[in-house]
Amino acid sequence: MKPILGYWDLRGIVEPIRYLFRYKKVDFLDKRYVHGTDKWLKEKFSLGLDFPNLPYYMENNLKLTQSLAIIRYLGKKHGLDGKTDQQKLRIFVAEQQSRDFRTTLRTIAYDPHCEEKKKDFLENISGAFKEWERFVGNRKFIAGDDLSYVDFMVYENLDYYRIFHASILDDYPVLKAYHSRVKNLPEIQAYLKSSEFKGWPLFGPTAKFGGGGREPRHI
Ligand SMILES: N[C@@H](CCC(=O)N[C@@H](CS)C(=O)NCC(=O)O)C(=O)O
Repeated sequence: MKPILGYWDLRGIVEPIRYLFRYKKVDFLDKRYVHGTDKWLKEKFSLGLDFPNLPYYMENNLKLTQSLAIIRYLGKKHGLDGKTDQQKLRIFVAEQQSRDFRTTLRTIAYDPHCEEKKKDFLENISGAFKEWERFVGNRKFIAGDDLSYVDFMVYENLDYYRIFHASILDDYPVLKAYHSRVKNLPEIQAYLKSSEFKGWPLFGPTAKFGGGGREPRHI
């Protein structure tokens, strides 16, 4: 049986796991539940998950939830979890920081006053971008020369911010180059250009930004 990755029919917290699979050319079932239908609720408690939730991952007898547990497991399984203790430590830090960075954008994305607050938000977020810029520095990837699972998380965040504000990366040349480097990995390019990739929506349907509607032209 193919491994199954279950999630909503959107990018959300699962897209970095999809990138990992596509990068490693893993044959998996990208099981997508459509918001507004009861398909997920009907299945939720009958899948044998310890903590029923989306995303979930199933492979033979293994059944996992929690997106970070899933991506860590797959990162290790596919040799994308750092080669040295120092690389692993950078990955751990970036993983948690990346989750926080995502939460910051998610908070404004779901704010009913998202549009009014956008200008101040963009001014205040520059500190975080500078920190990421310094953290990446002259490295090729987050851990150093070697790609790891956390690159898919960091790339995804930068891409969300870019969709939120098209020119946001222009002030951060290191991050802009890093974003392009991950995006231009041949396997990722192939996925992004395929019909399997759905670039929109980013968040659930109640989000004021990224939750649906017409996708921005610069996506
Ligand atoms: N900490 C969990 C969060 C899981 C979560 O909040 N899932 C949301 C989508 S991002 C959901 O709609 N879950 C389905 C449910 O609660 O039934 C993770 O990282 O996997």
